Amino acid sequence: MTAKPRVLVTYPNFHKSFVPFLPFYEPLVAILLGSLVKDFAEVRLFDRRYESARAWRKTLEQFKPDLIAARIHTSGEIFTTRMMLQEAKRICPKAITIIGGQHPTLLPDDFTQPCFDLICIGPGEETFPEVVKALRDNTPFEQVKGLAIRKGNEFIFTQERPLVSGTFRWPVLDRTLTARYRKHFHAGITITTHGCPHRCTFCSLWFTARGTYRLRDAQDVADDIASLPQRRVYIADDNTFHDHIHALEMADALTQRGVKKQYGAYARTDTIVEHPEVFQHWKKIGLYYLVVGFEVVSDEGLDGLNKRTTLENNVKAMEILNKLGIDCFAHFIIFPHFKQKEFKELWEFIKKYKIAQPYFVPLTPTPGTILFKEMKEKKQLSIYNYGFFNLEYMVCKTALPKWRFYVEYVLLWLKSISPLNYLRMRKHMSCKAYLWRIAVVLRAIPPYVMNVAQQIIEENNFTYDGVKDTLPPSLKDGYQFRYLKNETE
Ligand code: B12
Ligand code: SF4
Repeated sequence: MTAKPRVLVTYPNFHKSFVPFLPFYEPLVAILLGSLVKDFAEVRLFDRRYESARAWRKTLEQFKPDLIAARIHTSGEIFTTRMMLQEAKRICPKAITIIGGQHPTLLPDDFTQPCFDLICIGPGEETFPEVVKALRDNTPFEQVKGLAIRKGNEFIFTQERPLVSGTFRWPVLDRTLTARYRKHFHAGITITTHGCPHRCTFCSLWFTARGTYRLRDAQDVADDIASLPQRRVYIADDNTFHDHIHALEMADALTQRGVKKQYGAYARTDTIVEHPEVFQHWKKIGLYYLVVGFEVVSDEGLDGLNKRTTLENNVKAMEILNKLGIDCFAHFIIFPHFKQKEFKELWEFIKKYKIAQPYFVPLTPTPGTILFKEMKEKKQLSIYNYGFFNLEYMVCKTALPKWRFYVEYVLLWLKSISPLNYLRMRKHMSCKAYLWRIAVVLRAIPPYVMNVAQQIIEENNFTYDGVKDTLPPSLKDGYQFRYLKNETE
């Protein structure tokens, strides 16, 4: 092998059924992977979201990578990644490919095609550099922990990569890797923690993090944010403020460096109620919106989801955020059992508590999780196409006919952008935020309705026997799910 292996890190394009409710962000994991190995490899980053298939071929021909690393963000990307890597194998047959992310970690068997050589199971911070070094030094990949290695049509698994709670650091992220895409990025992105100490039944995140909760060193976070070229920063971890001491340390570290930026992040309602001072402090340094999981509108519902918070907390958190002037993107789960009554109850709740910016997420059993296994075994999945498993579609059988369900669902979004609703909520939502919301919703609805129509046609024509030979293994009957330590506890 050459002294410096050539490593091509890619962020694949989205599955066609993905409808962007969100602006595009820089490919964080791809930047991390490139930064981890840039001292001993020649790294190039290719973001297929902004490039054509032709540009992909050209890059392969010119760069001639020894290793191609692809990040799979959602389950839909298993198809787009496969197309990219098949092409890569055709043009660079000697190149080794490696993939990682939630779906490959939980369901590696879905990647038995010859274009996938290695899978990083779980975190990549140690595994990825070890793979690149093994390639450079010509030592066996079998010695690297946390890998699945394809042998024929099967994978063999190396020793499990341990994952424990505690503090972690990242290398300095080399954002020159994405310099040519910068104009597309609406905001910078980083993470300050990983995993979550809670165990909500619908959530895949604690599951993938194998029950751990890790805090990124506060100085490390501040250095990273300070180095971001963008003024707006999206803090993308799942439970940033749970450890309120860590949250305050990060705020102090940012203040000491004189960093002046605007932040969006996630928080739980109980954290907001128990530690309003943390949010007051963060508001001062630029926190302007929070994504908050309200989920349901009753205590029984919250208990049923093991959410470990109360409706009272949800309401109080809303009041605190309204008082602090922090926009609250309150997320509600839309369940398959919803009929008109439940849709109406949800809307009444939103009106009563002046929730200006609600978001509605169809319950999605994330492939590979316990919820997914249960729903699949109880034959409650309505569609066997992972392209729809991206939290935008209802992929389970519904109490209402599917089209009726979607009418109610889209109506919720439309009600939330009606001028009447704005008048009701105007104390808690700026005109700018309202106009932005209208633009996002109206832009998303036409492609969404088209995709929903396609979903309904696909569901109506579905017979298991008709498609079983084309399904990824994890969607086939009788698939044996593999669980790692702590994943189910
Ligand atoms: C940040 C984030 C985003 C950002 C993406 C920014 C970006 N471009 O990177 C935004 C807001 C844009 C986003 C959008 C969406 N997201 Co998102 N997102 C996340 C989030 C919160 C964190 C992901 C992250 O970057 N973590 C930090 C990295 C360092 O950790 P990591 O992902 O665990 O990766 C580690 C390992 O897996 C491994 N690894 C990962 N990839 C690779 C590749 C290789 C080669 C190797 C060696 C290792 C490796 O190494 C990493 C470091 O240890 C996760 C939830 C979560 N906690 O995982 C959801 C999550 C990944 N998103 C999800 C979804 C559904 C979406 C959307 C479809 C939502 C929507 N309806 O619009 C869109 C689609 C985006 C898309 N297709 O790109 C789901 C995916 C579920 C699934 N299995 O399909 C998740 C799990 C959230 C959830 N609630 O379930 N998202
Ligand atoms: S608190 Fe949030 S991140 Fe943690 S398990 Fe519940 S839904 Fe998932």
